[in-house]
Amino acid sequence: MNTAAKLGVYTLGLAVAFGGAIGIGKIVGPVGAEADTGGHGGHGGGSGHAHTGAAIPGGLQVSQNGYTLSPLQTTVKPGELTDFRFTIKGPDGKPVTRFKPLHGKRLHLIIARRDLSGFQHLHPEQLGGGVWAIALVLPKPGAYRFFTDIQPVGAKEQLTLGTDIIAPGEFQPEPLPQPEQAAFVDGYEVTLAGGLAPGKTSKLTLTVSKGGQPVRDLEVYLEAYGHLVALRSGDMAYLHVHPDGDPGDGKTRPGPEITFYAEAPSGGAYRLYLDFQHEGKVRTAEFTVYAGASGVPVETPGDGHTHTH
Ligand SMILES: [Cu+2]
Repeated sequence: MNTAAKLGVYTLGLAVAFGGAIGIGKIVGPVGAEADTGGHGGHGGGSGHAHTGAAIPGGLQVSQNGYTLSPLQTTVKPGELTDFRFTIKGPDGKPVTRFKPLHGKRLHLIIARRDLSGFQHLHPEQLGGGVWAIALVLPKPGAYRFFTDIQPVGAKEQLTLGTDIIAPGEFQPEPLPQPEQAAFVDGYEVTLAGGLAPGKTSKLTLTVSKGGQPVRDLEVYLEAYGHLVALRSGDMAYLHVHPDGDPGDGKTRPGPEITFYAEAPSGGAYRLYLDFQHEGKVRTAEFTVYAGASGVPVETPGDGHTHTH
C-alpha cells in the first residue's frame, strides 16, 4: 500500500473512532472536557498544585518547577548502540545528585517515537556529578520523546520532564494501531478491560495468559506486578497511572489480573504500554485506547469481531 492509501485508511479509522467517541460522549459527558483538578494536585506526572484551571499533564515540558532535563547530545545515530548521557539541572542550575526512589528506582527513562511506536523503558546508571548514562539504540530514524520520571530531593512532587531526541534519516511514520482488546507479545496474550474517561480517573484491568492458561505467577517488577505508561496521541502527554495494590499487601495477587488507575486529561487517542515480568523477562504489551468510549468490548456472537461501545 502506498503512503497516500495508508493515510486514507488511517484517516477513515480515526473518523470512525471519533464518531463513536462523540456518540458515547453525549451519554457519559462532553468529549474533551477539561480535567477535574480538584483534589488531584500533587499526584505524580508533574501535574502541579493547580487550584486554578486545568493542570498541565506531565511530559510536555523540558523544564518544570525549576528542574530541567538536559541531554548531553540531542541526536542519536539510528541503529547504533549509543552511550547516552544527561543531567537533571536543579533550580540553582547545577546537576541534581539526590533523587527519591520511585517504584524502586531513582530515575525512570521512558522513550517512544513521536508516532507512539518504539517504546522503551530503561533505567540509566547514575555516574558522578549528577550525570546519568545508558547504552541505548534508537532502531529507526525519527523524533523520539525522552521522558524522565523523577523526584529530586527538595522538589515538592514527582516530575515527568520530556525532551525530543532526533535519530536523523528518512522517517517512515507508522499509523496508530486500531483499538484492540487483546495484545500479543512473545507467546503471551494480554486482554484489556475498562476504558479511559476524559477528565476522570479510570480503572483499567489487564489480564495476562500464556498458551490459553491464566498466568498466576507474575514476578514483581518495579515493586508491582506490572508497570503501565500511557501517552496521548498528538502531543505525547504522559498520563499519571498508579497500580491498584502492592505485592505483599495480602490482597494483591500475582496475576492473571493487574489493575491500574489512569487519569486521561482529555478525549482522544492514547497508547498504553504494559510492562510485566514473567520467567525472568520483562515484556511490553501495547494497546490503543480512545478516551470517551467506554472501551468495554461487546462480543457479537458468531461474527468473531469485537466492537467497542
Ligand atoms: Cu522505570
